[in-house]
Amino acid sequence: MLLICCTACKKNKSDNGEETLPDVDIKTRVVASGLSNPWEMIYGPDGLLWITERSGKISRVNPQTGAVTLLHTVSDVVSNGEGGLLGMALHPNFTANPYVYVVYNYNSSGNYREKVVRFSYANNALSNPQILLQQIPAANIHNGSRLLITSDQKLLISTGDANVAENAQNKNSLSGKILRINLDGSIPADNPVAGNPMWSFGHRNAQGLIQVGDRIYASEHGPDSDDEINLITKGKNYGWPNVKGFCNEPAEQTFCAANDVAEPLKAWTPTIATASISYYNSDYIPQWKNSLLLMTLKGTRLVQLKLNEAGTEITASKDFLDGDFGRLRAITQSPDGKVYISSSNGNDDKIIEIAK
Ligand SMILES: [Ca+2]
Ligand SMILES: [Ca+2]
Repeated sequence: MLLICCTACKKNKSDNGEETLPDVDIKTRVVASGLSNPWEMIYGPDGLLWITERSGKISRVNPQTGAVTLLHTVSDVVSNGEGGLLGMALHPNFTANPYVYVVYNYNSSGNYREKVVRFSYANNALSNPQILLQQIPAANIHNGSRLLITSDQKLLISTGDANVAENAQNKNSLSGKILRINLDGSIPADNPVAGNPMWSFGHRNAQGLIQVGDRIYASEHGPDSDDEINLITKGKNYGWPNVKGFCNEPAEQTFCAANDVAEPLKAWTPTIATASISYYNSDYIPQWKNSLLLMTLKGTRLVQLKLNEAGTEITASKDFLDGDFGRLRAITQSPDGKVYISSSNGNDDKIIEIAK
C-alpha cells in the first residue's frame, strides 16, 4: 500500500485517503464450539456470555471453562431461512429488574411474523413471557433484528424489509425500520409520530445497533452493493429502496434532496455483509480505542472502524481475523476489555475470545 506522509496532519495516509491504523498483536482462543448460528451474545452481569441460537435456544457460556448451559428454549420460534431467534437484550439494571428481551420469528395464523418478548429471569430459568410488540412482517430473508436498550430506558428494535422493499418507506409499516418502544411495550410520547413505534425508516436489513454517548450507530446489509454504517437520528429517512449507500447517482440525488435522506458514515461495495457492532474504548487494547468493531458474515473478518473525537465520522478502518473463523455474527466485551465474537457458519459454530 502506498504511504504518503501528510505534513498537514502529521499522520500516515494510505492511498485511499484514510489514516493508517497500527497493527495489534491479538490472540484468539476458542471458548466454545458445537453451536449453531449463535446470533446474539451479551457479556452478562453474572460474568457469563448470554447467547441466542437461531433455532430458539438461550444459553450461557462460561468464558473461562467454555461450559455451555442451556437456560431456555423459546417454544414458538420458527426458523425459516434467515429467521428464528435473533437479538436479545438484558435490562440495564438486571439485579433490580431481571428481564430478558428477545426478538424472534413465529407463525401467526399461517403468516410468518416477528415479535418482541420480555421474559423474567429467576433461579436459572426464564418464565412469564410478555409480548411487547408483535405482527412485525417477516420472511425467509431480511428480518433484522437487533435489540438495544438505550440509556434513557427505551428499547430499539431493528427490523428488515421482510423482502418487500417499498415497506421501508411506509411509516405505517413495521418493516425496514428502527423501532422505539418503552420497556413495557408502550409507545414513547416523544417518538416522531404519535402512537407509532417508528424511530427511523428507509432501512433494508439492519443487524447491528450500538449506543455511544448520545449517538446510535447501526449497521445495515445492502443489496448487491452498499453495505452501510449509519448514525441513527430521530425520524430520519435512510433511503432504502430508493437510495443505496450515498446519494451519488442522479436519481438518488433527486430523491435525497426531496426527502432529506441521511447518508451512511461508510458504505462497502463489494458487500461484506455487515452484522453486529460493538464500541471499543478500553485501555486493554489501546489501538482500538474510540472504534466501532464490526462483524462481517460474507467478509469473514472483524473490521475496526476508527471514529473521530465527535463520533460523527469514520476516519480509518483495519481488518482482523481475515477468514480465520468463517462468517462472523455477534460481538460483545468483558468489563476488562476482552472481546468475544461468534462464528455463524451453521454448524460447529464457535465463540472466540480475543485477548492480547
Ligand atoms: Ca441507506
Ligand atoms: Ca448510491
